[in-house]
Amino acid sequence: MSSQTVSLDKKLESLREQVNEALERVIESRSDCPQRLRDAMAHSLLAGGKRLRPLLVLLACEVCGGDVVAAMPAACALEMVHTYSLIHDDLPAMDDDDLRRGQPTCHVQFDEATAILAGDALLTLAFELMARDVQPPAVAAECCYDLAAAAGYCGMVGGQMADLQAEQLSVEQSSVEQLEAIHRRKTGRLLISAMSLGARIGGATENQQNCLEKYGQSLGLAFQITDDLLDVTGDCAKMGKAVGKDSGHGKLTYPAMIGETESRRKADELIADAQHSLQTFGDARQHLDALAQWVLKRDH
Ligand code: GRG
Repeated sequence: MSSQTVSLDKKLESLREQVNEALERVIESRSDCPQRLRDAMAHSLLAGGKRLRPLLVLLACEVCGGDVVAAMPAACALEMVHTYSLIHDDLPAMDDDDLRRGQPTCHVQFDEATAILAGDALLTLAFELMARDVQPPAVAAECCYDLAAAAGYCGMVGGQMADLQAEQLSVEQSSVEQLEAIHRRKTGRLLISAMSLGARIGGATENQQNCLEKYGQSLGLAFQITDDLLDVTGDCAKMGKAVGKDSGHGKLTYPAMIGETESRRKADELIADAQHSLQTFGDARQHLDALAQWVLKRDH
């Protein structure tokens, strides 16, 4: 194992712990929340997960010279929005999954109505937290706007709608451009938002902000391609969720559209693009650089 890998692992582990502790504190502090709702929120939010999005917020802030502590409320907010999307995506009306993050999904552990409300509560709590705790207030307002746009109808929710509609189409009736357009919204916009939240809080210049968003865009698409590949080749125990579902349901995926080899080549190319976008940061870019490599090689 290279010294760069060891240093990245340590860095990410330490940041991941800080994120987990911060998320626990947020949930614990909501003593006025109905107990069952709080349990359901905690069940999904504190179940683990790679914490990729909050790590990106923190590293983007740091690479601009900012302090990770200042970026923690935004990092937690983004993880809450992501977790809400997973809870709702797992519902019977959507993907109907029983396993998530190695545990029963929220509606299986509790019930459907509670899972819907836990998702709603996490989504709204995210904005409450960011509006109150990101400083100064003008940056908090920019961050709220940024995340709302990324998560909403023209971002993640719109991408999910397009994905549901595309389920009616066969692979022959669709194009790679169409698939890419879905994923740019469904998965990509939230990863770009991770970079721009961190950049805003870290006081990025316009050029730095653009470079980080470009990194997020390439990384987001590469992440989706590796997600599609792991659905074909991944291990359910490592992934903590069902595998083989997308291919089994004839869903539009990169391996189905362009094959596994070409999918891997495209992911390689996108990660190289992402790393190229970081050049302006000099040596400070090493953690984001290594995180991009991790996305390519990940097994969960
Ligand atoms: C229901 C509004 C709504 C949106 C759902 C993001 C999404 C849209 C659905 C998730 C389904 C999915 C498998 C998307 C592909 C990529 C993805 C977001 C995977 C899950 O994210 P990870 O791998 O999960 O970062 P962890 O658990 O590690 O946080």
